[in-house]
Amino acid sequence: MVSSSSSLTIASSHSFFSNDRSLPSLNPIAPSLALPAIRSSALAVTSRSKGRRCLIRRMSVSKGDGSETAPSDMIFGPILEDGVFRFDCSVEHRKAAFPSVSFKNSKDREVPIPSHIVPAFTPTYSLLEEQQVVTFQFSPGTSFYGTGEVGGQLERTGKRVFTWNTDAWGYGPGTTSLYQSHPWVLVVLPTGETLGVLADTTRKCEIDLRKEGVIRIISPPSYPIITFGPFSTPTAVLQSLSHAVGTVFMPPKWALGYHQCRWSYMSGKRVAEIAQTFRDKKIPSDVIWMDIDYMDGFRCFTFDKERFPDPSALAKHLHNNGFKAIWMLDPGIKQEEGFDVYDSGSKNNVWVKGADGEPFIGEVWPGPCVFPDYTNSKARSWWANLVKDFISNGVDGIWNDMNEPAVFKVVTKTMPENNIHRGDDELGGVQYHSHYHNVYGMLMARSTYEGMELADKNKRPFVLTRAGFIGSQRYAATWTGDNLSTWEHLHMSISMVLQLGLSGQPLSGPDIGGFAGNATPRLFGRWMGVGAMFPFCRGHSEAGTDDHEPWSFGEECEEVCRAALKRRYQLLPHFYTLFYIAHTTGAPVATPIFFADPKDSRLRTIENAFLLGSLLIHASTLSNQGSHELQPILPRGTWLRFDFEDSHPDLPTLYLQG
Ligand code: MIG
Repeated sequence: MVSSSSSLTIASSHSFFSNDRSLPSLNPIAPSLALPAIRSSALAVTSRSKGRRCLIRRMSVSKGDGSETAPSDMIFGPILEDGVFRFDCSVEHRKAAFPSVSFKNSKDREVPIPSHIVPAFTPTYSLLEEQQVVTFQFSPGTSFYGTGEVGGQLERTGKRVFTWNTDAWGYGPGTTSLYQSHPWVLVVLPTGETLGVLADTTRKCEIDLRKEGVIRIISPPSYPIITFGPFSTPTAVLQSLSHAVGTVFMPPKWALGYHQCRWSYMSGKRVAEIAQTFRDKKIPSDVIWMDIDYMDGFRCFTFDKERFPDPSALAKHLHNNGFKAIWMLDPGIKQEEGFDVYDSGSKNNVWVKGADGEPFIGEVWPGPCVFPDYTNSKARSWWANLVKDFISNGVDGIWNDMNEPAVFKVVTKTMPENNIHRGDDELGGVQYHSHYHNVYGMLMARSTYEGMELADKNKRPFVLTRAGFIGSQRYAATWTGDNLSTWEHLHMSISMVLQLGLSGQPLSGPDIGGFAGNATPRLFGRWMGVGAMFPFCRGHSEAGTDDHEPWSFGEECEEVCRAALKRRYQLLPHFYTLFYIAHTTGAPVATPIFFADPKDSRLRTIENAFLLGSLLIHASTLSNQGSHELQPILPRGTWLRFDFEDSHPDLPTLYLQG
């Protein structure tokens, strides 16, 4: 039988730096497993944890789809803490599962703990066309959330997603794969008790919620299912999840201010002008962003000599005006001899390889590119050191884009699934791209974060990543990619931010105003009104669109934006406190309003309101009505409306819990 440990052996027998071009004989496809004939509810496996004997119990469960071949013995055992269980299809499947990349300490998934609690919900398991199918059944009145970065409705019943990080320009409510992957469902039972279900696989995974009360998870074997709870509140489940996958990094306070971005501010001069306009117009802002055009011919770690002749002087100028500056770094490195980053990466043998064992070449912005293999610790530290040097230009934060990884001119929009990664043993060893695709972006963000730490261990790093995986909140914030300047996208942006929060990532926001297309003054003002209340607050717009700064839409809209951002800055201590709580406990920052009363079924599908702790934000996403014209549905209890003497039809209405 082939187990994950055999691929680990392969990985370690091939020195990362060797220039050996021969292919490792990897077997990345999980082995087909002969199932044991044992069918007993007796204790099947014992193992040792900290000197105590712990039990993994075998249980009998009913057959998934009733098919003849469906194996029906699942094993389960408590891990991590009381109320958390790991389920595997069999002892052999447990052994064959690849290491966890989502867990902060992957050993936590492997080590049983002593606990007398038994699971309240157990899945059934079957094999369907060589896929491992896991099914949970809940009673009617159960509500589903989570599934990470997804468009469409907040309550997920009726939806289906496929975890496969995808460059999804102009996505819509029905798009089934966006930039990030969170194989995770938050299940709110009719009683308000809440359970979390994690399918701990990096591979492409279908999460099918089309049938009421049913979760069907389909992915190649072997992967464990981890359940968290049921606990009495959804917050308790997210806290428990964070004990497994980590909490959000503590953002520097300035990162909670307003960020101004566009593709692209084309020169240092233009950047300084934008910064000055914020100050002249007294619109609060802390950060200006440099999109790809600051680079010399899209070469990462370089600056265009004419348009950005002195990045350190620009940084100093911005710092003197109270601004921070964030610069983009993509994974695609221009394949060009003489370009020092390319040369050093080739010398250090860090590139992802094609099936032929040669560095894979794919086209992105700079033309033909190679891609660092962030699954390997030596490649990550090579990258982190480049980041460290880059920071010395006065760089305050880094924006990782295109790290799905996106590749131009191919129908799949990414690299071939049979490319080869020389992953660390603890991540899963040498594997095809299909195994690591969904974690490539997270590992790039991790390496970038580590580079910022190397540069100055006393400064909190700030990284924004487009691609991610459950757990990437440990290293980076996220934004919801290339949305559209439409009312539908304004509406969807609320649920997307909330959904990411319910999937472990509390620090997210959309491109305020919409990325593609031109906003109208009304749409822009409304979006700034609600966007100013999102955990991550950044305006951005695509190349070729009209200006999208807060003052670009006439005087009234400018006034709305100023008022919206002043609200944010008045509430900044509150945001900062919520992030401290998120960082230390794993509680989300922005939540759906049912968090105030998980039993109240009226609240479970509300998409135009959310909570920031005890603050309730009620917005209108309808073009013809302001929030003051809508009758809000409020949780039971005392909720008092207030404002900062700034009410305007385009600003959301605010309530404080008694
Ligand atoms: O192919 O860097 O989502 O925010 O402005 C487009 C240019 C590449 C995609 C990002 C967007 C960014 C743009 N990038």
